[in-house]
Amino acid sequence: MKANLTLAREDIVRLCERVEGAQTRAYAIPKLTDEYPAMTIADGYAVQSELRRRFIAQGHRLVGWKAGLTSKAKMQQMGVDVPSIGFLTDRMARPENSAISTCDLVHPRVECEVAFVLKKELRGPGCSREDVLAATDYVVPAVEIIDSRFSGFKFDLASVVADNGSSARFVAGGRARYAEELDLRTLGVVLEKNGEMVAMGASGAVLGHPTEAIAMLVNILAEMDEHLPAGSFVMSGGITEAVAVKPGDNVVARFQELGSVSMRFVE
Ligand code: OOG
Ligand code: MG
Repeated sequence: MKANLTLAREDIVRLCERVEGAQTRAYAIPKLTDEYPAMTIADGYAVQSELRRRFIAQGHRLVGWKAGLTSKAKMQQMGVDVPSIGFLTDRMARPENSAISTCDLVHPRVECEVAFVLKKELRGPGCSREDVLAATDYVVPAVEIIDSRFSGFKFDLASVVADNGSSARFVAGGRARYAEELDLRTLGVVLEKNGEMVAMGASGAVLGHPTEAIAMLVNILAEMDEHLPAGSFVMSGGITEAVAVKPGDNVVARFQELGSVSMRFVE
């Protein structure tokens, strides 16, 4: 991955400060490739790593990772055709059934995901779907609240990777289940906003099987000399397209076999 870096160290730091400001003070910025058109995906990950380093230095705790752009619905919605990864910290987690404030977000959207909790570490390269299943303690349903910091929620892969894959908040809940008791290709999910169904899909929409997304994530991490320790919480990517939310909205994601995850949005 390092071989494809085009940005100098000072540009990586500059872009990281720009993204960090937009994330922490919730304002939109132009996508980074407007200023650095030659920016590569490796440059995006270099900015993301610097962001992770800074958050951890500020006392945020890394709790896991997320795969993104892993379903056709998401790729088509965002106009990007390669999956990405991002990191998750304790500051992004929100309890089930809670009121989630939107005043510290730019233009939030919700999406339904299957999340994995590991009992063993996972290391790439060469991580496979079978390796993921063997290392998984249990799966839980989750809703990710994504929030691109880029104007109009429009970006390319290098920019969105630098913005930590639009990560903002996440809610895990429902019922924890052992992966081997489920068919993770065919779990239905229905997303409701204010009592109306706004999106639906099946878990196999994520790369045919959500474990593939976790394997992909582990293999990308290996390129950065990183791995998933035991205990990691890992989201496999939105099954359906993401749906915009605003203050007053009530959201329920209903997962077959895994129960439901609810939250409401406030100012
Ligand atoms: C990028 C983040 C994608 C997912 O689950 O596909 C993502 C975005 O759509 O802003 O989290
Ligand atoms: Mg997501």
